[in-house]
Amino acid sequence: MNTDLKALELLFQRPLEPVFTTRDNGKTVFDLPESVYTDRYRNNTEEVSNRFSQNVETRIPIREVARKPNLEFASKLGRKQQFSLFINKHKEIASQLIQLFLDAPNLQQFVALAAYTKDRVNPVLFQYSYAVAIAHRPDTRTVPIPNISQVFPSNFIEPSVLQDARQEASVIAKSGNRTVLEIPANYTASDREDEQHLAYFREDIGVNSHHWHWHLVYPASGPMEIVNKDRRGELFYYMHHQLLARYNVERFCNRLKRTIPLSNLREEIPEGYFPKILSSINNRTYPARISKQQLRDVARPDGSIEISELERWRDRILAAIDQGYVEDMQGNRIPLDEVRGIDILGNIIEACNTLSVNNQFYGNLHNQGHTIISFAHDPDYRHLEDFGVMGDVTTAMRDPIFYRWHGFIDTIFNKHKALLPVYNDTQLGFEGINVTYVEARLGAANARPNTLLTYWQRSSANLAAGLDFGPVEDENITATFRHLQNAPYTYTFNVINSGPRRSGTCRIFICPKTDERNQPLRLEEQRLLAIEMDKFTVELMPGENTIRRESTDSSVAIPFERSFRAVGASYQPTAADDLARFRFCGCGWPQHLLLPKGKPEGMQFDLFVMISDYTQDAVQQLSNTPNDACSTAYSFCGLKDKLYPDKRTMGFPFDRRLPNDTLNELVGAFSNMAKTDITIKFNDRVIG
Ligand code: CUO
Repeated sequence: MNTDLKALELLFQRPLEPVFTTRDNGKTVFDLPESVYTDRYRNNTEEVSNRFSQNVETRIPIREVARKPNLEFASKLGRKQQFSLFINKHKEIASQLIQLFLDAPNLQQFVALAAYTKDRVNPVLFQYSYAVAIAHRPDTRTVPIPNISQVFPSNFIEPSVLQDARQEASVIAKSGNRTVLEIPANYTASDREDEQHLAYFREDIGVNSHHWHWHLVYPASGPMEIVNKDRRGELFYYMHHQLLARYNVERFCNRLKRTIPLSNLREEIPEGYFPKILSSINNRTYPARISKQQLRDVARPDGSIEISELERWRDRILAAIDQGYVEDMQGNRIPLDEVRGIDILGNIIEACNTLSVNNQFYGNLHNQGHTIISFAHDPDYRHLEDFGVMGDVTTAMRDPIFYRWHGFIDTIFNKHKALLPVYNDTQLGFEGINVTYVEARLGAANARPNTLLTYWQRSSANLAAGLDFGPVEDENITATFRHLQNAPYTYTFNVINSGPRRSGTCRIFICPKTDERNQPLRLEEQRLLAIEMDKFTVELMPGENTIRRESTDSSVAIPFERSFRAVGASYQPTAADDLARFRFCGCGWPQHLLLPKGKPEGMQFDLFVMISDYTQDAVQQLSNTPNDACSTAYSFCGLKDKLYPDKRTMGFPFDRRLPNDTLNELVGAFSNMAKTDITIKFNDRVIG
């Protein structure tokens, strides 16, 4: 393997250790030019390099960096300070660092620059900017970006487990003899707290690493060439809208009502959250938010933000939606139309400053909301506390307030969508296509159709790569944890095509039928809670067609191994395709949460299928590079270096109002749609 690529991969390991320590289970060390050593070690370079050279098998030479970068800009963020993508100052620093990495003229210089920079900037800032650069440089396409839960495990798991992991690894040498460590479930609160019923969802490792990865692939600031992705504002809306729909449906499964959008920032927040997890870089716990906390203006060394600013931006955005246009910096009116409106709003609201049409006027609503909430416990820095979990994309989804804040953001987008014309027959129909039968069935031969199963499963993750200063010889330090799982199933549809051979896009959703009190939901409510399950192109022959699709092929989810893939050379696939999967590929909803939990006695849903006219869906890709091997979660994550592969607005047909009052009437009115009742049964046992 090319040693430069290998070096890039190894720079992800042990993020807090100096660059001269061994990597790859003690097998590899970098041969560094003297200039790489920071002042702390400069006088002892020989000693430290000898010390870490014993027993190594491979030495990777690193070149001198051609032009030493001036890293002054990054020194505004201390090495032990928490890094947040929601704080403007931090975003700007990251953006400059990414630019520096992208500007390295070739692979060798990129390696030299990364090695030089690593110990001179904040480690989380480094890992983030470095990962963004690796994901976007054309010459680093094959370098795997490890899952964030393995680089910084403490952000994801109960801290005493990490302590045990270090102890176990240093006391018991052979991995085979070690106790398997168990990450407890439900460790953040007792069942006196209603919100705790959703902990399995909020604190899931796959959920949080997906969210981190999504923001890595779609950064809100940075060089234009990486920020300006096709329909990124719309995808910001849609991916988070789907997170909300899934969360709310999951709440119904647990007999809780929908989350209440946080539309009033001056009301106290009833939900407290005590994260327990440790910050990776300074070993402090993430600060908690007590129950009934009131939000206050933030005035800290890193920047100030007033609640009234957020309210002003909110009101301007809502006014623009009511008027149907936004105004750019020059005062030009840009219509919020059916096609581009949502994308324009997404970039304004998030706020993606690089792409917002007028960030001076519409501000920085979503990001600053995260910031104000994340500093609720210490808004003026009098207690020298860092931000809570809401300040960080790796941890934000753990906190119930995330869903209340994003619930509010989602209501703004939904207001815009509700003002657009109702979908008409031409948009919804597909002449001559009749879906006559739909079912979903578990794999077993005698399985009853339309009854699906969820249960608990225990799986393991390898924590070795993120255990800085732990023992070096072994890459197997495993912890197990419990998560929801669903039994794989198959969709089968019968479709009669009374026209010529043609293509269609098959769109599968499930919608809850009732709320937490078993009250039936109206179609207008169902459409906002519709969960996208899958989307794929089908060839329709004249006459009858039978279409089968496995639940594991879903266009929103990625398989378990990718959510929790291990880091280290021996885990690397060798086939080019599989290798390519490793990078961009961590983005995607975890397959084990594809289905909502359901209920022990069974919970009913509508399984909805629509086949739309492919000639209205198809996107002419600008480049003819083959599809990336990891395009399976494209509904949530798009395709790397390509246009979003579905021309319809995201969420179609449920993103806009529909011409009927009930789902039954809708499928009755359009032959290219069908639905069936399905039951999701939850088995409250740990299986496997
Ligand atoms: Cu993903 Cu608010 O955008 O966390």
